[in-house]
Amino acid sequence: MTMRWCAFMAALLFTAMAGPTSAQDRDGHATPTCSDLQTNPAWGLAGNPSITGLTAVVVPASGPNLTYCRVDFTDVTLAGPKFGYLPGQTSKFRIRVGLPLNVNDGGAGGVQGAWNGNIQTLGNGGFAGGVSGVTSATNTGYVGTGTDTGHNSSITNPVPNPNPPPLTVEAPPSENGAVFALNPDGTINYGRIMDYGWRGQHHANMWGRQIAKIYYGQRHRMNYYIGCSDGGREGHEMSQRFGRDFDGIVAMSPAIHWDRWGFSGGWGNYVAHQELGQNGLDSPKFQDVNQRALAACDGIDGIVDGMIQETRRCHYDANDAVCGQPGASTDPTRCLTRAEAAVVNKYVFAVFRFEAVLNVERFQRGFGAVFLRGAAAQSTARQYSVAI
Ligand SMILES: [Ca+2]
Repeated sequence: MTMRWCAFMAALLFTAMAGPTSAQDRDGHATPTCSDLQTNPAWGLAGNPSITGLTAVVVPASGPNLTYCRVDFTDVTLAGPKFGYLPGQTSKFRIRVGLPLNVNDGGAGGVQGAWNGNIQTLGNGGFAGGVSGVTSATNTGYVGTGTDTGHNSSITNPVPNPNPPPLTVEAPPSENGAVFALNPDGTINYGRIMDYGWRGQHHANMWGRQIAKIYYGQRHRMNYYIGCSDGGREGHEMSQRFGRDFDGIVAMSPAIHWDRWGFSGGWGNYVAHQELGQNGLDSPKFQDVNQRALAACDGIDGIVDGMIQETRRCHYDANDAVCGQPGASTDPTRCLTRAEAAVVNKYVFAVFRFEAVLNVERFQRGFGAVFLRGAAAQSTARQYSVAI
């Protein structure tokens, strides 16, 4: 890690040593304007072989957002099989660094310009693939960093699947979802996975600290990370791998135990695909059976509050919702077939059995997510049909 950090610093600072040319800050350090970062190689970004697609522009204030300097580029620092990629591949972290205006650009009220002296690296959600916004940081005086973690969910990039699902359920091949993790021959690209896992956010934070030092002419005071869901997971990664880099980490609702959680997340769709030829239940049917489970078990915990807290004692059977059963819905769009009821029961109970073998995460009765039939479910099912 030290060697990588040194290489990163050397690549960035080599060109910066040529000597700045712009205004000075109040401590006498020469500092650039925002646009200088894009145009003048002396500041270490323009012409740097470690990055492509560099832009640095002052974004005017708009709505609730204050004006700030936005630096965007793609980090291609890592290359080849040494970093888990295919030969010829590089990292492609799209990175955004948002900087409250420095004194050269008219910023005021902070330790240098409008900057409060601190950094916030901002986490992603889901499978990432888009650059996190930074205005939540810049609006409060922080330098903010965002990244797509090394894959672009808007890219259409056909990935042949050696065991493809039927065309009727095939999601458009792209880098959306988890497909970024596959090579064209269906094997795993560990480099892209590590980028998503932790390298993307690590690089974003390194660039944020370094660009702040260049733009303001002084080192940051505090370095923070904040994220939720996948961003919470990334926060744990930052804590475990780079804890000494940070002064504070907010890791909310972390989507951790990804291998177990992810498996169970796709399990319902996988079962439905295998047994019904579709990727879940239609929404009215799932809502009906879910409400029946809730009605049967809500009160077991002693509080009728719309939640099943005592899931261990809930033994609801979805056959209760089969069309024609006493009390079942008479609406054919809401009541279940026997096969659909079996899938619902497998969705809950089979995961429990698998839990003992694969240690997958437990879904609790009454849990209603990721089982609806639709585009998102199809995408999920495809990913796990690949994984399984
Ligand atoms: Ca309850």
